[in-house]
Amino acid sequence: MARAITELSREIKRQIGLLIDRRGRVSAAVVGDARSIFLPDIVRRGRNRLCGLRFIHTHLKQEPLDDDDLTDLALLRFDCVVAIEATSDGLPGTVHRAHLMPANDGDEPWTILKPTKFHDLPEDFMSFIGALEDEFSRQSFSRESGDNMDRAVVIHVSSKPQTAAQDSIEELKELARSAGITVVHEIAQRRKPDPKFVTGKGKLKFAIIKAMQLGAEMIIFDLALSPSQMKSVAEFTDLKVVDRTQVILDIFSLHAVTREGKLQVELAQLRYRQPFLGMKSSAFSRLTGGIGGRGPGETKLEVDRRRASDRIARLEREVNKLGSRRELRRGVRKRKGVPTVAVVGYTNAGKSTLLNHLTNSHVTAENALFATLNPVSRRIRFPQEREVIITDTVGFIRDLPKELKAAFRTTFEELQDADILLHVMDSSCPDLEDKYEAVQKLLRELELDEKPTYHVLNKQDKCDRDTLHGLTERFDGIPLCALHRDTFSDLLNRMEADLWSHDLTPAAWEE
Ligand SMILES: Nc1nc2c(ncn2[C@@H]2O[C@H](COP(=O)(O)OP(=O)(O)OP(=O)(O)O)[C@@H](O)[C@H]2O)c(=O)[nH]1
Ligand SMILES: [Mg+2]
Repeated sequence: MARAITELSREIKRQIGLLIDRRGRVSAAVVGDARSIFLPDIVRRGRNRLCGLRFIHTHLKQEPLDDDDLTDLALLRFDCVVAIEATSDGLPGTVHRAHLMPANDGDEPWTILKPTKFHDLPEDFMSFIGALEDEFSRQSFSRESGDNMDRAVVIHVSSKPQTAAQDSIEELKELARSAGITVVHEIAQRRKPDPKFVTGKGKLKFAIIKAMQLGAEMIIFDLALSPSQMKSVAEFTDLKVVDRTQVILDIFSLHAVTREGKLQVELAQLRYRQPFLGMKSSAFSRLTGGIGGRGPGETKLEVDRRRASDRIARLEREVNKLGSRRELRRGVRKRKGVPTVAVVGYTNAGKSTLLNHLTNSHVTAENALFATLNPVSRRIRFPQEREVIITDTVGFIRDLPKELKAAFRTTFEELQDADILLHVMDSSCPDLEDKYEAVQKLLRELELDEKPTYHVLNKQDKCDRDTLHGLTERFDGIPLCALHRDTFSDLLNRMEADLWSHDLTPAAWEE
């Protein structure tokens, strides 16, 4: 058969390829051009196992397996890929072979064997493939007994400068961690995102191969993908395709505990998924399944488009109802003349920790992004029977997904009534300025940028003295450590002075 294809290849000046199953039967034949061969979508892409087919094709020049041969090997999970050189008289010449290797952390997932003369090829393919399969199954066994976090390869595509790109990747890794995902590899490409595949196609292939090699089951894009990008990429690979918005939605759904929070998250998820519901695609079920099929309402989400719109409308009504109920409660407080202070700031800045230590309470505070979703109010008592209501709320993040912004509208509205905002910043954070800007931007959108605002420079214990001094000047800031009450006196004095001796309208504040 080798001789038949080398002869024919020479004659028509095109590469010829055969896909052969383990019983030696030809399951497909493909004709390429003089230098390459394109495999149509006839092979199901596998993920862990080998696909059970060898890909054997001719090369018209004397050359080894090229990049395309090797990416096909990795993406289609062939048993092995073989190139037979067709000599000038049409006979089978040197043979090049490569096969996959079980995941290791090295650079390439394949092994290229030494070129052999056609007649020196070993004959017992079955024992070779049996041994390889054994190695693969041993490996997947050891992986299963290891951690059970989801693994992901991250792709960042933007024309941002390198440090900004790196900050963004670091943040995505933190987000992933908060969603229970381990990032095993990251890829950055500096370019304008491609309208179809986001990255270049070559980079995407590379990412997929990397993911398979490192046992990752998903690719996370560090940006919000359009539905059509999502579809193109998902049709290109069997890996789960996730974007930044989905990761954030997933964290919200893991952290939603109150009824209101759960409704808001479900609303955001439905809004996010709505554009996909009209798409017919084999990738569809994976796209709409969420990251791990976790969180509230996963089954409820499997509804068709019309029912989705109905449900969105209903959720909106319920969220609004809960919002107005809280508004009533706030109204009562207001009439009693109790001033309120709202804590805002980037996620993980230490807002909840500050609230806890200011008020001796125990709301959730942890080193995870979006630990807090819904407002929590507590009292601080000052001398002379004075008291303040202090409210902690959901953290901000740059490019907060629009679906969440909409779903959390009533939560943000709570901030409107505050007499003072405490903008908590993590002074030890290297990209503090960017995060400050992101918070400011959101405050402007919420028309809160005119409110009297204190800039709390938290985590002073992790910040060196000169930097802290600079920041204090720059922001007219109040440095403290939210973990230690004895660092709060500046903040408390300022609050007391402002709340009971000033008229807190913005104009008066200026003076
Ligand atoms: N070293 C140090 N760590 C702090 C300080 N304040 C908070 N932390 C830690 O920072 C992490 C985040 O604190 P949280 O209070 O949950 O932050 P948050 O702003 O409420 O975060 P989200 O609700 O997720 O938006 C926790 O691990 C805290 O222990 C501080 O002053 N110094
Ligand atoms: Mg919090």
